[in-house]
Amino acid sequence: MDCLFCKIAAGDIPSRKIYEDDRVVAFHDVAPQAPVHFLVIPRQHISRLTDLTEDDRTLVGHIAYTAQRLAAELGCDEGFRLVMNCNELGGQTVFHIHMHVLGQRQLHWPPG
Ligand code: DGP
Repeated sequence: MDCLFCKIAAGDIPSRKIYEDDRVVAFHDVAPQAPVHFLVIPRQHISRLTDLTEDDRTLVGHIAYTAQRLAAELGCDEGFRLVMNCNELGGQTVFHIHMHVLGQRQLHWPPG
């Protein structure tokens, strides 16, 4: 499958990896929007949030759990933001689901 994030997960394309286990991989975003900005992705290819099935619920929980644990490890104790963009209107550009973790600056609401 010609998927950028599948290739990053497999190590075929280099990335600055932070963490990996049998289900997820976390790596720094190539275009950081905050002093801390990394992505947590499943190893399994899922193109968009709207493709999730009931069987994926535990996986999504593991992505969120991993995201907050790594945020704490990277010094985001005072706060951080988790974002998952879905489809073109939601701002998704890479069609392999991923959770953004942004921290170490004041974040504003609403987002752009
Ligand atoms: P989204 O717009 O939500 O689909 O976010 C995709 C993110 O992926 C975006 O913040 C930039 C990041 N990104 C795109 N290509 C690469 C890459 O080759 N390496 C890394 N580390 N991040 C990438």
